[in-house]
Amino acid sequence: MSYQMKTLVASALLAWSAAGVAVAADIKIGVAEALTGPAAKYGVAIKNGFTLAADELNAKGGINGNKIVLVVEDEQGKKEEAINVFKKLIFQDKVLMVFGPTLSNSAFAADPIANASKTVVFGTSNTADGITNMGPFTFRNSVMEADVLPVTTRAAVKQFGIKKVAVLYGNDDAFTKSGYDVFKAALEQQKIAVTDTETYAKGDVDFKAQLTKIKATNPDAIICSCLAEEAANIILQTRSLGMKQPFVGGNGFNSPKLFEIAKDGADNTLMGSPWSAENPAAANKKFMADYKAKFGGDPDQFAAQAFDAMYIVAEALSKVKLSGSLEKDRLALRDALPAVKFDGATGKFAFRRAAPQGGKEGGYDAQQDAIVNIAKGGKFIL
Ligand code: ILE
Repeated sequence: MSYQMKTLVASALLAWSAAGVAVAADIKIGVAEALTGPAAKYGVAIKNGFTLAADELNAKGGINGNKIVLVVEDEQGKKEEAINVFKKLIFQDKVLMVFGPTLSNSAFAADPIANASKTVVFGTSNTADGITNMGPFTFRNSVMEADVLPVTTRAAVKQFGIKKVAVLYGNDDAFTKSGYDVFKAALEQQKIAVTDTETYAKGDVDFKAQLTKIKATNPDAIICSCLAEEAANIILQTRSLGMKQPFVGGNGFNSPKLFEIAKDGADNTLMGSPWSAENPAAANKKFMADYKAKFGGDPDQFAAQAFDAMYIVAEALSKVKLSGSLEKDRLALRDALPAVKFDGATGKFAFRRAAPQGGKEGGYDAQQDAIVNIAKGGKFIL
C-alpha cells in the first residue's frame, strides 16, 4: 500500500478510535546517502546513525503510535545519482521527507528537486556555504565550514604558534572549494601569511608535485580543505617527503579513514567539530555504547549527527497531526521543524534561519558550537 493509502486508511481507522479501534500508519522517510564509492565511509556511518535512532524510536512505539520506515537508497557520492535517487524517493516512493545526500557537491544538484516539490530535505553532513540558500525546504544539522574553520584556525595559532601556512585544496568539489574560501578569509582575518596555495582534482592519488612546492616554502602548518581519502594520502606523502608540519583540516578530515591510511602520520592534525567521542554527556555516552553494540565499531561525527537528526525530525513529527494528504503532511513537517531544540549526542542544537539570497527564501542552518579536536595515536581527542 502506498504512503497515501496507508495514511488514509489510518486516519479513517483513527477516527474510530473513540470506539476503541486504532491502526497506526507508517511514516516513510527517505535516506539518500553514498553507500558505495569513495564517500561511502561517511555515508555508511550516516545510514547507521539513522537506523539506530529509528529502531530506538520504533521500539518505544514510534511517533504518536506511527512507525518510522526508512527507505534507503545509494546515491554513490555522485551528483547524477543523487538526482535520480531524490526523484525516486520523492515521486515514486512518496516519502514524507528526505535525509541526505552525503556530499555538499551532490546536495547542490539534488536539493532543488526537494524544494520544487515542497519536500523537506535534511542534510546531516553538508557543510559547504550556500546549501540552505537553495530554498526554504532545505535543513541541515551539519555545522557549516564558515562557523567551524575560523575556530580551528585560532586553535592552530594557540597550539602551534603558527605564523605562516601553505594551503592545499580540491578545486572541483563544492565542499573542498567552499572550505578553501572560508580558510582563506580566516587566515587573512587572523593575519596568518600564506606561503603557497596548491590544488588537486577529485580522485588524484599523487600529490608529490604540490607537496614539493609547499616544502620549499617552509610553512609552519599545512591547511587542507580535502575529503578524507585525499587528505590521508596527502598526509602520508607529506611525511614521506620528510616534512613534519601539523595539518589543519575541515569537516572532510572527520573520518576513521584518515587514520586507516595515514596512521600516526596524522598526529597533531587539528579539526573542528560539534561532536567529540570524549563528550561525557549521558546522551553521547549512551549513543556511543548503543552504536557499538549494534554495529560492532565506534561511531564517528557523521553517525552522531545522523542519529541526532532523526530525533530532531521525530520531535517535529510528534507535534504534527498527520492528515493522510502527503502534500499537507510534507508542509506540516516543514513548518514544525524550525522550532525544534534538541540536546543529543552532538550537544545542544537549534536551527538558525539562513538569510534570503537573490530574492529567494532560505532554509535552516545548524546553530551549534564547534570544539577543536587533535589527532593522537590514530584518533581525535580533545
Ligand atoms: N562536509 C563535507 C561535505 O559537505 C563532507 C561530507 C565531508 C561527507 O561535502
